[in-house]
Amino acid sequence: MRALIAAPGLAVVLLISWWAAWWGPVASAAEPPPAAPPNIVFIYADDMGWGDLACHGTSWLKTPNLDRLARDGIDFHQFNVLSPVCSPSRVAALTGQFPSRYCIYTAFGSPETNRTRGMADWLDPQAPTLPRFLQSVGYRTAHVGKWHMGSGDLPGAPVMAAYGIDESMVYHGPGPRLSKWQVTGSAVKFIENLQSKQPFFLNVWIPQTHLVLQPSQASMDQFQDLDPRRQVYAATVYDADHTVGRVLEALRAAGVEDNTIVLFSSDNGPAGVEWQPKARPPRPEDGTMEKGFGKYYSVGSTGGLRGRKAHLYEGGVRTPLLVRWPGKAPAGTINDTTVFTAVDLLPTLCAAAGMTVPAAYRGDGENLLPAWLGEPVRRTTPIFWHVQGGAANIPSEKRGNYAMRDGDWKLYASGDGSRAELHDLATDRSESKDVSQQHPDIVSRMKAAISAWKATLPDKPNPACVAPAMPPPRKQEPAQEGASG
Ligand SMILES: [Ca+2]
Repeated sequence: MRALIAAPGLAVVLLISWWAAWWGPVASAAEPPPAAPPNIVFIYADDMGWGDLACHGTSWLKTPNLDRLARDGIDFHQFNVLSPVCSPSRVAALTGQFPSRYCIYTAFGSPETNRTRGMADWLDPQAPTLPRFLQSVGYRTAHVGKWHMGSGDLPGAPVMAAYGIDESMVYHGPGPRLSKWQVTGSAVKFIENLQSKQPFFLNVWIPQTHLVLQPSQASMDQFQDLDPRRQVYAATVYDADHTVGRVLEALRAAGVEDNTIVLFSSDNGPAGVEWQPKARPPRPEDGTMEKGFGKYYSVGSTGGLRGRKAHLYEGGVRTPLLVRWPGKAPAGTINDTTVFTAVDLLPTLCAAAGMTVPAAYRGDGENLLPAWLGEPVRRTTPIFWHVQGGAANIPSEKRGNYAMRDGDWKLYASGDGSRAELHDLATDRSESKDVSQQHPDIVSRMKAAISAWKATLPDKPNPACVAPAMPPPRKQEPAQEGASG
């Protein structure tokens, strides 16, 4: 300022320069400068329940960073994923399509197991994907953390680039690997190393709340007053929350916080002991920090919803969705009316990025961007779920094979059509009362809609997504980490 006062002539020049730069040539004065496309960070937890956020009312859990994210953005209370287990849920989020369109019905297992379930061995690389769409309009795309959209390094399995991902560090997936302990650090490093103005899309798919639970000692110390099961789970959730805080802090430190959409969700509801026949109280040798804590400690909260992981009831498929978008998404908002689903993420994020999805794309979701901008929105199309195979110890009549949500009605139907169960989620959030007998017309209409939807699905996987038969292994391989989805 002193220099300008000492040199008024220079000040005039600078003022004119500033004026010209601000307003530009007269001919373009009516055209505002195009806004920079927002960066997108999608933090996706593994088996974290709707009620595992302290801000959702679970008093024995602490999630200060997620609570802050909710305060800084919109907390959608009616978000659904499209499967109660890992692989198909993630496929829906990535493609914006129901996972049964790719014959992905439950968590990927070995090729032999996939055959018994009528499944592919990996997500078809010809499938449309959110990162590929964003890549086409100039985004740099990256995936850090769990993938699990295939059965591993099988002959013919695609590489990450085939799905439109420029850079990756994953477990349960192809390409450069990391351990689950390295996920957060790898994501933070990606953000710290940002050097250009190129917009980026970053998946940070975090592991903590999937078995085996391995909380830090520091977090265990935070919850000494809880009973051992809750202590382990609360410490695990607290660790997951801490990683969210590290990612948010990295965005702030990198100076990109204000133009970055941050999403947080979970791929399915919390695991539970009731469907785990081997769950038992721990023996003295269990539960060390190194070995981790097993099924007995799966006491995550659905927040009062019925069912848990692997169930099509809301406790299995309703998970948190927090959306922070500074200056766009109204901070501190709870949206408990918009039914948002994982297949809506692709069209909504594409719209947020200012792009139009390709005309040939046939998604199952809706562009619900207005809901992120704080406007009341109701989806216009029903939601369908389909599971088969996996979690074999859950009777299908308990889990359901098909489900459909239309407005506030949710119908569960067995594959052969012999059983139907109807709930009104507007008046019965916990799905405590089957009202199918009172509403046979609605049951009939929704069963017909499920049948019509089933007719649009392939009956066998694309042969290009099935690994060639291999000789049987000489000995049993140990199960992959987190392979249950
Ligand atoms: Ca999962």
